[in-house]
Amino acid sequence: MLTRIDHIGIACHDLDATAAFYRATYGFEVLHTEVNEEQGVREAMLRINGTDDGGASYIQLLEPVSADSPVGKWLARHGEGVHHIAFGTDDVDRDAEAVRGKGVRVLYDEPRRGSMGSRITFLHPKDCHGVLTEIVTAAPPGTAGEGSGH
Ligand code: V0V
Ligand code: CO
Repeated sequence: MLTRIDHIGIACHDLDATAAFYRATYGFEVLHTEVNEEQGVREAMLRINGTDDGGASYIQLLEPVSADSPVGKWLARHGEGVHHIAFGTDDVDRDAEAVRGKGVRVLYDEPRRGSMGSRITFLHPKDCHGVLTEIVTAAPPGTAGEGSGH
């Protein structure tokens, strides 16, 4: 079951400058940064609030590592802005299959590695009224994932 907004992904040209804006303007601090080569991004997670399913909601800042990555292509076409939304669940495998069964294209056969040791998959934006939609299961508490990778 999808139980929270896990994050909003925001495409930006300069991760450090954008993180500085979020800190100066709202007081949001970067909890975690990492490079995800497979996804073609350097990303930062800004924790906004805890949620009643035991998880949390974040802003995810995304800087492309190459022009031909998904975020690089998006930036060239649209400029900076909201790139995707991510719903959190305790079982991404089950929920991705359920969505697939409703005729929505799920981009990966198996979930892949996301931020902080999470497991992620994406739904095609053309099947979701123009919104690139991610489904994510956070790493279990106490594992290497959360908060590491600074
Ligand atoms: C592309 N399109 C989008 C979109 N990206 N629409 C809404 N939101 C987006 N973010 C539209 C685009 O405007 C085109 O529509 C059409 O899809 C094809 O676009 P394209 O530029 O030719 O791109 P494709 O087809 O090569 O790739 C699009 C997909 C790609 C969605 C398949 O971006 C992808 O695989 N995304 C999933 C991976 C990802 O985004 N990783 C970065 C975040 P028109 O103009 O033809 O109508 S990594 C992350 O979130 C992590 C690590 C995490 O959360 O932990
Ligand atoms: Co994301």
